[in-house]
Amino acid sequence: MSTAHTPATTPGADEAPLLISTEGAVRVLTLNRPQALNAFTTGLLGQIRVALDDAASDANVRAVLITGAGRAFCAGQDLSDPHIKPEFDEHSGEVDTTRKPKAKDIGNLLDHYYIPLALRLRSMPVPTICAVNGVAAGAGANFALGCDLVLAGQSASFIQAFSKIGLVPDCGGTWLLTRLVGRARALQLALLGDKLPAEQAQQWGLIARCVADADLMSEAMATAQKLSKMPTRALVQTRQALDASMDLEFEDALKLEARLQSQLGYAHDYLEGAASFLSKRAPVFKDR
Ligand code: LHQ
Repeated sequence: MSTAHTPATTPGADEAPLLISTEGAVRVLTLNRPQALNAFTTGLLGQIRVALDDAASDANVRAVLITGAGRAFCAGQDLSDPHIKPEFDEHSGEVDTTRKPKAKDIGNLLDHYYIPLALRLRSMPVPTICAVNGVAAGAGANFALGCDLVLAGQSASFIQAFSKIGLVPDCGGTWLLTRLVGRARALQLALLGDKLPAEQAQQWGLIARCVADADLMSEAMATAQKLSKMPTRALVQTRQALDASMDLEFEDALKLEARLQSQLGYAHDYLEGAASFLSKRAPVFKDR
């Protein structure tokens, strides 16, 4: 059953830049500024964060699926947003070098919008799935890569567009890229800013799966539904343990696993999982 939700905050100039719906225990967030390839405005960034908070605090939600409306997933930061738009001559397109253009602190925008969003996504108490339906550029690519499972349509692509406009990868890109594809490929993507087609992104291990465009939403929803019926707390602690392991010695990773199993071993879902297996019935998981 699908139920529509009103956006968590009042839309600004854009009409409903974020669509929110629910299918079973899966909360679906759809970036909805197709005329600008779903580029992030501060309004949209704020709405995504509130919607993620809302999903996190709703005990009925057991997975979050994120996608984009139209032909793109997200073109990254909306470069025309007044918060960051540089001053230049609108006729010639030139930066006026005869006077010092007023600088805008892009780091400020990151502090207030991107960092809280990336942290919110990474600490969701339920699994997150991204269905990349077209180009994912700049912060749009790294927002997608911050999800637990990334599926992309065959015509989708990933672009670390930052270097082309004189910036470094943000929204977690420096951390994510090196871990996902290693230093050599991370540098190739980040320095050149070239388009990486979805199929190659899967071959490189940047994303989990590339599927036919026509199958993207059904595959992503099936994956989200499957995860929503699994032991949520164990899934989320698996994400945390895998992330933590990158900075741990082998023995410390073993000890972390033991600590997590200690806690999970007393929880409902382990008892249910083991009991249902032994009594040959389907499990019903509840913990979050
Ligand atoms: C856009 C955008 C866009 C506005 C397409 N903004 N309108 C940066 C700065 C500050 C703070 C924080 O963090 C960041 C992080 C970042 O995300 S930096 C990277 C920002 N993104 C980019 O540099 C990507 C810019 N876009 C592109 O390179 C292309 O649009 C791609 C390769 C994504 C798609 O190319 P096409 O398929 O050829 O589409 P298009 O370029 O024709 O775009 C379609 C429309 O969308 C167009 O508007 P129009 O009115 O002419 O139809 C674009 O202006 C608009 N659009 N990206 N980021």
